[in-house]
Amino acid sequence: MLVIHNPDHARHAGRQEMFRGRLVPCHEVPARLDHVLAELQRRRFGRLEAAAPDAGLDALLARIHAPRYLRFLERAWDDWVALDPANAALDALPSVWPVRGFRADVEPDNFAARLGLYSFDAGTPLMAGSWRAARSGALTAAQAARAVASGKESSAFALTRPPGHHAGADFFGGYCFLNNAALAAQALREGGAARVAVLDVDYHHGNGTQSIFYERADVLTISIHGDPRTEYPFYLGHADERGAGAGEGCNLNLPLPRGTGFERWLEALDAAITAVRAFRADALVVPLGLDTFEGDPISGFRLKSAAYLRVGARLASLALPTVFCFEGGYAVAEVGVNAVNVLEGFESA
Ligand code: 6XA
Ligand code: ZN
Repeated sequence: MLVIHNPDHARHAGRQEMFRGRLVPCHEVPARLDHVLAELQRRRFGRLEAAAPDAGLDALLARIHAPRYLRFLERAWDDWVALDPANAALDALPSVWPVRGFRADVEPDNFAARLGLYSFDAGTPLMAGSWRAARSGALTAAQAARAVASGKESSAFALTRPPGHHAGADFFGGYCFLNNAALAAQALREGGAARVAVLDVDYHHGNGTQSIFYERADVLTISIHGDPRTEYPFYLGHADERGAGAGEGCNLNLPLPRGTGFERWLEALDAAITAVRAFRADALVVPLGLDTFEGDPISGFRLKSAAYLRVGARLASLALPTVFCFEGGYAVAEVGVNAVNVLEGFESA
């Protein structure tokens, strides 16, 4: 399997996130990706390539994200430091948001207000290297998708961070800035796949991906996740969200209670696979979060490491050109084994 890696990922290394009234150390750390790389090398799995500059990236970004959001992200760090030079020593975190009844159409001049306009939580610190890292992560996903769309590769793994599935067309949150999986799906579409399915197996609902494709009939979005009544991101991810307009019927949410074990989770995966078949997808994107692991510090499912081999094998039963994009997973010491287990299970099936 081709593995494309984001060489700039470590430029994004947030220090603290807001959790229940206090700042705590970030869970989404560069070491996560390093553990996956180390495990790939230890098992001699995959052909590793670093993402290379690509003139087509900006056009692809503009198909998924709003121009004013991309402009905001690109300038965010300089604007943050311009607010107060002392900010250079701090990560930028929002603290005010335009909820119902406020205006989102007027972009405030005040940077702190803009930070809130384009985000939905205070858990996603933005720092000097975040834009470079996120952009190069998007490139990683796009290149993995293009290699698969061209027919050169039957599958690829985009080893990217920061993660992407919570990022919407014009907002960041949940450690995500650019939606890598959505960009991969769009790149597959533009590379000739008429119908693309995105099957998100991260513990958290892929709200960004859902919202980006909600009214489109050419991309089926499916997410298996902790029930949003109790689990982050809370405000989206219910079973009755089925898509809208032309995209009616093209979104499937499979929320499961906290504490769910592998057998029940696998039933949801089988339901998702049945839906991908019914959609007659030409290609598959898998936002691959490993925070369904029993030892994950911020999540609540109970999958064991060996289960991930079976997850990979089930996904392979679809026999579709497939792009995996690395998402969550915060049991740092085990995230490499769990990720490579999925890929190995997929390839050996
Ligand atoms: C709240 C938890 C964010 C979860 C991020 C994640 N700060 N998403 O893993 O998939
Ligand atoms: Zn997650």
